[in-house]
Amino acid sequence: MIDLYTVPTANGQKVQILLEETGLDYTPHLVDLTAGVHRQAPFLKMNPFGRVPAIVDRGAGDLAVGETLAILMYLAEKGERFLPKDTRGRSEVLQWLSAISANIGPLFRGIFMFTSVVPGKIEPAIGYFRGEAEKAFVMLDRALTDRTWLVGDEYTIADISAYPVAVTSGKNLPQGLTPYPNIARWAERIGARPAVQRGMKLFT
Ligand SMILES: N[C@@H](CCC(=O)N[C@@H](CS)C(=O)NCC(=O)O)C(=O)O
Repeated sequence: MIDLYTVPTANGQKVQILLEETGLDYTPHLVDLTAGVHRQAPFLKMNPFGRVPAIVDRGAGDLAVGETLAILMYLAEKGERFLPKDTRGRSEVLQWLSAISANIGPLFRGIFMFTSVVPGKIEPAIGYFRGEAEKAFVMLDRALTDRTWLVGDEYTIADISAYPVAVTSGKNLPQGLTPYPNIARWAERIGARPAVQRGMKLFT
């Protein structure tokens, strides 16, 4: 059994979807960010940077895994699904996971921080992060031209990682997905999957 510590944000939703897709046995726990649970010692044992989501695999000697990218890799390997076996496919999936976690995701954190956390509404900072996020969506939209999935001919953890960023984080862009028809079509296809629907609705 796997304990999942999550919040229903894009990062949490990625892991929630993958757990539903793989059918691995798991128990979800909602982390109370407002109470600072993620900054306390028990949580820091799972992720020393105090970031959600995290998992503990009870069947693997209480193995804790933090950081979304690492969790997606762990669960895809454990479930033996959604990660290509060939070198090229695997490398392409890893490239997408890195781009989404290290490049695109933090742009939306920037938007959130400067619209909702940092006092004073610093408009140039908000404009910068929105502009960079829009540029990233243009690139994602281009990558999805004439493609069903991000990598090869199969639905992988690259798609699972990008989907909540598109549909949840994307709501923070002034025009949502309207300027990105390829992302919108691809997101509709993913959103029709029952496991995705179950993963997305957890704790909402
Ligand atoms: N690098 C981390 C980032 C995760 C992250 O930013 N989590 C947010 C929720 S989506 C969080 O823990 N926020 C609380 C905080 O930063 O204090 C990952 O990829 O898992």
